[in-house]
Amino acid sequence: MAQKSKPKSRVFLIISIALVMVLVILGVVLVLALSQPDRVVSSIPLVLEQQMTYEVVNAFPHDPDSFTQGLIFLDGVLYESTGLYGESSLRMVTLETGEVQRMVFLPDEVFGEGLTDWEETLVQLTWREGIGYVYNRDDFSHLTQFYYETEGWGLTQDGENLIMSDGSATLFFLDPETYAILSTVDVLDEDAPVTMLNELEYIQGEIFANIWQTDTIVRIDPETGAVKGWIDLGGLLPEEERTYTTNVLNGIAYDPETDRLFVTGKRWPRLYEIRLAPVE
Ligand SMILES: [Ca+2]
Repeated sequence: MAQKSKPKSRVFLIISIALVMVLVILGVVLVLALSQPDRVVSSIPLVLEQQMTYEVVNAFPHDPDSFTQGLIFLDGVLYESTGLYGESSLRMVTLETGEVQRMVFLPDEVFGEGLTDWEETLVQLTWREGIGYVYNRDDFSHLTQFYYETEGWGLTQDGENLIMSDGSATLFFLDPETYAILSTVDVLDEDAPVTMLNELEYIQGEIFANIWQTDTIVRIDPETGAVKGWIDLGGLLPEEERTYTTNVLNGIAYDPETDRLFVTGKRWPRLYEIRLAPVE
């Protein structure tokens, strides 16, 4: 009789083990589900509404004398182009401290504007001088320069072309080797041209552009020029941080390696890491 009960107890044991395993798995799933709110949230949500706002993730020091016209983040550091006649510069800046690690000044008679990287070079525009400067990224030595007919405002790149704004509603796509204009696209919100496109940043297949003299960033489809949405950065720099020299929001940098989005302004004492958020 005792032998007959053996298979029964084995079945019971197997069922017990299976039940324990199911409970353990459920427990793990529950713990993971409960820990969701602490999970790192992307700076650029997968789904972007037409109107977005922001959350501040970090605030870093920024040189309040820096009249920011171009901003990128590359290999752990910021590169910044600053404007104004007699003050324009190209800088390599430590994110966390705002300290300038390397800087070259432009000639007094040119006004620095947009900035982007291309392979081992940095490319910097000028406002009304029609000169684009190309530097060695490692030591800021001047490699070459090129010329264009329009004003120079913002600059970015999509891995194939340099993309430039000139203060109008038009974006110019430049050959990164010859700097020739290959094509243009007009930025339209429905049918309305969006002018004053300033500092640019190519982010996940879209172009983000500061609109000059506003707290607004516009998201653009590079293929068609169609506006995909707006980001309201109103209130980002608190009133108590502003002085009579504080100028407008300008400067967008995205680090795809760490998924961090940075913004600042002309002569702002702060540079912010932000996360895009839906409007409440
Ligand atoms: Ca930029």
